[in-house]
Order: sequence, then C-alpha cells, then structure tokens
Amino acid sequence: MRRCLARLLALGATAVVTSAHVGSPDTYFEGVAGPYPIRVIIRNPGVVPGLAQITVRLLDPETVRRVLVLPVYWDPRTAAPPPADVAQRVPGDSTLYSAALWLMRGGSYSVQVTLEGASGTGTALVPVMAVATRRLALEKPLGMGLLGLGAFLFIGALTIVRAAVRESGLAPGQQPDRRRSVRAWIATAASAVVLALTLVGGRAWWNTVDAAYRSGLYQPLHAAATVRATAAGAVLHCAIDDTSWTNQRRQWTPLIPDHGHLMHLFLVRNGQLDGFAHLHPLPRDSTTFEANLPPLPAGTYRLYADIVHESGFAQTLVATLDLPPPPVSRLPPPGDPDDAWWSGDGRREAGDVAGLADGSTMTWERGDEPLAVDRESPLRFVVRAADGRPARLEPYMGMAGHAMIVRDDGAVFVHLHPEGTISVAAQETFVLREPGDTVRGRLAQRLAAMPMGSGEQRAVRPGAVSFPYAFPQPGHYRMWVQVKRNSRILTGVFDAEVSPAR
Ligand SMILES: [Cu+2]
Repeated sequence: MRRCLARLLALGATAVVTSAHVGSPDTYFEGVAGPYPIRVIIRNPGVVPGLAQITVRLLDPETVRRVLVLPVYWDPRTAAPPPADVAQRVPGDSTLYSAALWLMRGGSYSVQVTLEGASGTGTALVPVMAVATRRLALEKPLGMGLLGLGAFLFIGALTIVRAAVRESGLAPGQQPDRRRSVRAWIATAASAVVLALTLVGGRAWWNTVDAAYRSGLYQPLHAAATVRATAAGAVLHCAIDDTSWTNQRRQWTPLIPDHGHLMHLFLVRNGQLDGFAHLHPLPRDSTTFEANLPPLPAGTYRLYADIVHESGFAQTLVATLDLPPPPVSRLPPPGDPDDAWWSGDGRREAGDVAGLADGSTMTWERGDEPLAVDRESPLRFVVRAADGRPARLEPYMGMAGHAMIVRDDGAVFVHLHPEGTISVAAQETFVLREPGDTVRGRLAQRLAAMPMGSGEQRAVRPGAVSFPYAFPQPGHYRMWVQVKRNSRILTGVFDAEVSPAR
C-alpha cells in the first residue's frame, strides 16, 4: 500500500515537471533544411537512455531522395556521434518520414535533419532536451512471468546441485547410499542459502540503481518571486535559489540571451486566467532578476520563467506569487520596451475573433476538426486592421509572433513561435558551437558579442502567424497570441477546449 502510494506521488510529481515548457515534453519545429521547408516532431521518451520518435514532414512536394537524422550531444568532449540514421517513409503518406533516435545521456542534443534531393542537400538543427521525467512501471503480467521464470531457475539450480552430489559419481543403475543422500541434502541446503543471499544482494543493488535514477529525475531549477514597493512603483524580484545553481561549483553552464533577453517571465493569474504579463527582468547578479511590475489585478499568480543555458539546455522555472492590488492613480512604471500585459474581465474568450488594443482584430482560423490530444492543431491567426484588410505586422523580438498556452490548472505551459517549441537561442548555440568550446562561458561570450538580433530577421507574412503544435493533455486552455504592429505589442486571447485522444 505504502509503495503504491509512493508510486502515485512520484507519478503526480513527474507529470508536471518536464523540460523547457511545463507538461509539454514533445518538440515541434518548423523551418527549412536548406531549400526544403519541413516540420519536425520529436516525441520525448521520458526516460534516459531512451528512444525518441522523430517524424519529418516535407511541406513542399519536392523530390527528396533521402532523409537522414542524427542526434548530437552538446558537449564536444564526448565521443564523436555515430553515422546518421536513414528515416523511413511512412506508408501511405509520401511527404512523411519517421525514425527512432537513441538519446543516451541527459542534457541537450541537436538533432541534425538532413534532406537530400533534386535541389541539393540541406540540414536543419533541432534542439532537443533529453531528460528523465518518469519511471517506467513494471506491468503485472510481465512481473508475474518473470517471477515464475525466476522460481523455475532457483528450483532448477537446487535440483542440479542435489543430483550432482547424490548421483553423479555412481554407475548406471546403482542406488546412492545413506551417506551420499545426507551429503546431497546438506549441499542443497547450503546452495539454497547462497542463492537466497544472492537474491537479497541483487534486490539491494537494484533498489540502489532505482533510487539513483529517481534522484536524477529532471526538476527545473528552483525559483522564488517576491514583490517590493518602491517610490517608482512595484518591483518584481525573481531569484534562482536552487543550491545546484547558487553553489560555487556549478553543474550548470551559464545563461545566454534568447531573443535578446536572459529571462522571459510570464505571469498568469490563478483560476480565472484573467491577468497575464510577459516581462523581461534584468539580471542584478547571476541569481536574481528584477522587473518593474505592470498594473495587474491583485491575486495569486503562477510564474513561468524561460531561460536558456550555454549548453543549449532550455528550461522553464516555476514559482507562485501573491500580488497586492496595484496603486491607484499612478502610471505604470517604465519597464522593458518588449514587456506586455493583458487583463480580462473574468469571462471566457470563447470566440474566434479577439479585439486588439489598437482597434484591429485577430482571428483564429480553427479549421473544422475539433482539438484533440496529440493531433496537430491549426494554430493560425490572421490580424486585420480596423478596415478589414490584413494588417502589416512587424517582428516582435525578432519573431513573427509569440503564443503562450496555459492549461487552466497550470499543469501545462508552453511558449511557442512560428518556429515551434524550440528555443532559438539553443539552436544558435548549436550552429555556433566549435570543437574547442570546452571552457564554460566561451560560447556565451561569442554569442553576447554578436550584434543583437543579428540572426536572420524572421520573415513576417502580411497579417498572419501560425504555430506548429499539438496539445499534450486534454482540458481547458487559454492562449495569448502576441504580435507587433506600428511599434505596439498587441495581445489576442483565445480559449480552447481539448478532448482526449481518440
Ligand atoms: Cu516568444
């Protein structure tokens, strides 16, 4: 009973912690491999070592001869990667390829997806975090079967010992005497004791292995948030107070900026989900970050802080915060120009059309199929000016758009771009990584020296943004979709009901 309870607790705890994003372990990527536009989905095995499933969809019906996939571990000190695997075409679908990838160590990988075809060869790098988030359960029939086989071996071994001592020295047909019989019984009893001790030792060894695995299950770094009132307004203080981060001998590589900011902090009001902010706190030192707090309704907020390490490891830290009512009649303190916030009036945003702050509208083109778990969802949004024409959008932090998705109980949080769930900074680290980058901080310095946003300014199609994604769990979700128009950040809010997988 106790063990059962412990297992349930472990499941409950691991269901909510998964890498980079919360409760959404799979990786979605949309981009180009040289001349070929592709969409890649990598299903995280949840165990390390583990087998990840990768699918590559060709978005242009080009003639592609071969699709190769290869996971490369971030640390150049590890052994050279093996040759790439050839992805197999999925029967019945000429544009879909699939393969399985072994992720042998915990940490970040770049999965190289190479396409060979009529227009030449092209490669895309898709960052993937390999983290253990669960223990595989031993199924009862398998356990019973193994127990039966074990008992058979145990009794078989004793039978062999008994027969060897009692009868092996006798001529055929001869009966063993009493002395032989006694010796045989003694030998059998002694073997039983030795075998039983071996079993006890084996059990202790296995429990140690299991405990080590459990203590290695991924947890994001611990963070805590507080609010401080100052003359200029309320200041949000976020500290990474995890001992594995604050210790001098850090196991973690330093943080690097992702689209220009070391931390992207999202606040979501508990319950009604009617308060939301997307802030960019500035580092005070290597563990504390501060941001001016916009005027949000009072209440309990969940905080999700996205950070990226130099190793390409992206993670989302989680904390909660009680916000006091904002001071009346005071202008919001000046924050980062990329900061944006929204507050609703507690009702559901069930429609397909959201009004934006500048009079334009954002329409979710939901498509005909209902949303279901693991079904690729059309998250496509069209922004129209007040006169109904498609609005001209500008890049917001280098991206055509940002979408933040939260399940109402907070168990799922994901931050999406048209490129998918990947962290662009993690992808950049893999592009810029050189074999000599074995000193911590060297790659981060090179990244920091690059002019900000020098990565290609991602093309913004007139008036539309889309995000590749499939919902990981059923439930009620809210989405905040942010775009920029006329230098103003606009937030569209939508609700989504996701049914269980068929
Ligand atoms: Cu973003």
